[in-house]
Amino acid sequence: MSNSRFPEGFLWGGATAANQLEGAYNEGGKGLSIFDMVEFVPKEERTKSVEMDVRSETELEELLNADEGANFPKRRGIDFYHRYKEDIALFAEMGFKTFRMSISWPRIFPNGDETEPNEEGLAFYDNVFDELLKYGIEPLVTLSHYEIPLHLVQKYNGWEDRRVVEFFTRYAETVFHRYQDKVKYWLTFNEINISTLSPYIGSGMLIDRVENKEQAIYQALHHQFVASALAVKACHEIIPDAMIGCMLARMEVYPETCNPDDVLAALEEDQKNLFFTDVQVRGYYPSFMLSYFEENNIEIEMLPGDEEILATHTVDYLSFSYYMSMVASGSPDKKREKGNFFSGVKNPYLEASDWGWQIDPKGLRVTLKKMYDRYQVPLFIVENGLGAYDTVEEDGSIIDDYRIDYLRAHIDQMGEAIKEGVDLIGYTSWGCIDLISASTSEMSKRYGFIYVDQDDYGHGTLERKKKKSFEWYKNVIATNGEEL
Ligand code: BGP
Repeated sequence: MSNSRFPEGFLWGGATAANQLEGAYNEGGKGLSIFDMVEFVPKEERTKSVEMDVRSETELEELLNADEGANFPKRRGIDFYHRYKEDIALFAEMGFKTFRMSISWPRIFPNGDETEPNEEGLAFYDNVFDELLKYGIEPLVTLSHYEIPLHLVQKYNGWEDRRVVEFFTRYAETVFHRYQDKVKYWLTFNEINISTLSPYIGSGMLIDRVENKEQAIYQALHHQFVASALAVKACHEIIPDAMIGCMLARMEVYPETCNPDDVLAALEEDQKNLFFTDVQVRGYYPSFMLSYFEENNIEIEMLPGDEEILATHTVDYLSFSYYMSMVASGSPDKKREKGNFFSGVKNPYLEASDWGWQIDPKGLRVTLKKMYDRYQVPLFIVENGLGAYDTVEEDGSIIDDYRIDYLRAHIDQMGEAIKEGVDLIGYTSWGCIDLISASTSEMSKRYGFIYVDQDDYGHGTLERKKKKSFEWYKNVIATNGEEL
């Protein structure tokens, strides 16, 4: 009998997203997506905090007219579009039970507001799902991983416009009908809490087009909440044996000290994120958010029936990404360290990755316990991993012990949380095959068990190579997490 702390049928696997993986931005009838407009800018030349954040109409115009020079974003991805068979065979060799991927909305509806889907796009995902199922790998599919057709940004300013709810619902229903026999695990929006930090990536909005930024952000978000709930409804109707969840960028927030001011600051920082799951799992806006809206004169326009939609169509499970934890301080002038999206005070007890993300395996256990206590629904870790520079040795090997150490420590804490009563159903480590970084557009920030020969400028053979972590993870899966 197995001594594993992980339940039988635990969904081990890896995670990706269309815009960071597929490439082929203009093939198969695909329309442009917001991420096709995100440039790679070398570190030394960066002037903005988050490069993925296209903010203005002018910036967008410039990017649309830019030539396909070294920094041009349209080559994003690692050509999974043409190499998916080879890649899936490698996932199968590692013993994946599940593979998280996203459907690119503009592959299915190139403009977003048309009524007929693009058959070539639909057929592509049929082929990918068939290939996965051939090896017994369950697809876990995100409907929108930082993606919305660019046309919807240009014409409607993205999610700010209520009509986008209808376009999204049509897209969701189309893919549910088409893949009802193939896909049983779904997610609505990736890291929905990024919307307040990056309105462009999170909600497809150009912020210079709106008068009141905060008002627009929360209005767009309300539309996304309603769209997500309607997708849950449609999924339940069309694929009754499927599970559909929400997805949060999750990190624990610690108080800097036991000074009650720090404790309160940490709690409030955390509420900013928990708000999203409160709406999607509990089905209503929490009172702390309603009073925040009132204090800041934010008035969310809701249609009759919206509240009922949110309350009735809550998610079946809660998924999240976890990379790091944060520290909050009650003193406003305290120096904040820069992460990519989130910033906070430095934690002297933790080491950070080369990108300043504070590595904290125990924080994952804390988060699992807290989220399960609060929501009492199954949890799924759909992203976790270490972004690192890898070196290819002369003999072609890649010895990524640092990655193994990171993953081992996190998986061990997951096991402890399960032992302590948390209902965790799966784990997909981020970027199981090297892909383009979301926040920096770098290729050299690598997460994979599989190395891809490509540099930050898109040069390379795209050849795939197994890293040392490949065999390690294969054994973790084979022993259901018993041997780490
Ligand atoms: C999450 C995103 C992913 C992913 C990951 C790692 O925020 O959902 O798309 O890329 O973080 O981040 P990065 O690529 O910036 O290292």
